[in-house]
Amino acid sequence: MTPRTRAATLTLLSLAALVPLGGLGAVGAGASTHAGARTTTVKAVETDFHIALSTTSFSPGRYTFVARNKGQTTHALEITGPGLKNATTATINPGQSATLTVTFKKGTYDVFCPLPGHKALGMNVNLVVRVRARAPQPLMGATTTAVPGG
Ligand SMILES: [Cu+2]
Repeated sequence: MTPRTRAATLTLLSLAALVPLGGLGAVGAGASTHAGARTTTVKAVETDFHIALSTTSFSPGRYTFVARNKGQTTHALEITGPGLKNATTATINPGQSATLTVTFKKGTYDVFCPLPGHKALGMNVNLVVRVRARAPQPLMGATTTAVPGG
């Protein structure tokens, strides 16, 4: 990587950092031309024995889960689903946090605590990743008048 391309990459990263994360659900509403280049942060608050996610609406893309243990015992966060393998944090002590970055595809994922028994006690969230409807984009060079019958 030449210094020049490196600088360009850094500039892009800086721009990405300036995009406000604000209102979950509003993410992706605007100029999200490169869905894969954007990482959405999701808070996962773990208690004894529950996992609360800061968002429940997911579309394909990259997500960083910030797992925070607000319980009295140790926990961890693991995610299974299409394309994921060994996506898990280390054990998280009470009061500590850990992050886990994953790439979601369309499909169903399971977010849970892998410590023995915790999943069965309720530390389990199923989430569905859906492809969001986009505004229709005209084909290159297509003209509406060429379509018979409208
Ligand atoms: Cu746990």
